[in-house]
Amino acid sequence: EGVQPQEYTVIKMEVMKPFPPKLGPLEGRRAFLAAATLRPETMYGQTNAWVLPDGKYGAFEINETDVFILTERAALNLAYQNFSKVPQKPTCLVELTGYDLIGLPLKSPLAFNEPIFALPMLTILTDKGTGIVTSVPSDAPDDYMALHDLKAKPALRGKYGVKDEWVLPFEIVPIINIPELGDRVAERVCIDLKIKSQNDKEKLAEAKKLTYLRGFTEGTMLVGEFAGNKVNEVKPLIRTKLIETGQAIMYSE
Ligand code: A2H
Repeated sequence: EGVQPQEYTVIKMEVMKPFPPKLGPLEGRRAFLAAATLRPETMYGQTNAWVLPDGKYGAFEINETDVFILTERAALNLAYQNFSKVPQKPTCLVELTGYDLIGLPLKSPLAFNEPIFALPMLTILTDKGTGIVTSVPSDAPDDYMALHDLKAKPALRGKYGVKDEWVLPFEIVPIINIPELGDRVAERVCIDLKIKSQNDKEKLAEAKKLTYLRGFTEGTMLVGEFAGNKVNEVKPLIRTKLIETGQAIMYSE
């Protein structure tokens, strides 16, 4: 982790009802997978959520009605940022693992796809963000490769109990255009750099460098209420709107 605090937007991906038995203790509440992102303007292109299968998560009371599913570490940080029913003290209604979350149908802010599903990603860090990541395979090389792995490898789906219909129907949604790189920049750089899988860490770091800055400085929105505008201009507007409409919160660590 850097010395500077990182400021994330936490996206509230609502778990659709009825809840599975494991989420029984959450009956009567609104439950959300809480995904930390640096790119709120890309939420139109969501195809799924990512969880770490062996990761430890909990369902924490944020207020009278809302429950966030995330790591205990993030729940503690949030409790000190005024997001906890009991001030400065996270209260966990049920302990969960990533396996419990795989396959949950979700309704996520701005996403064209609904529902989208929680799927396994093996490279999620539990000491960063919330341990939940929202997947935008058009613009995030990690997301593109992890989705590609699941689509290409039936055995990988089998290993984690992932049903075909949670993965195969979901195509890349073009949402941002970057000059010379096009509107599926993550796929483009993963192919150019010959990245083989989500575990190809060095090349994925390179791919992220190539796309991240250029998406921000040169990208143009193709969809949504700010279509035609530059990413760096609309990013704060989209973020503010998500927060003001109760679909996201600010979170720093
Ligand atoms: B970003 P930084 Cl479209 N483990 O969101 C692994 N990755 C995590 C994570 C965790 N615990 N928590 C968040 N992330 C991802 C969107 C996105 C992101 C796009 C393009 C690039 C991008 C959709 N996924 O990130 O280390 C989240 O993915 C490239 C850096 O704190 C989050 O933003 O800088 C980003 O990594 C935060 O990474």
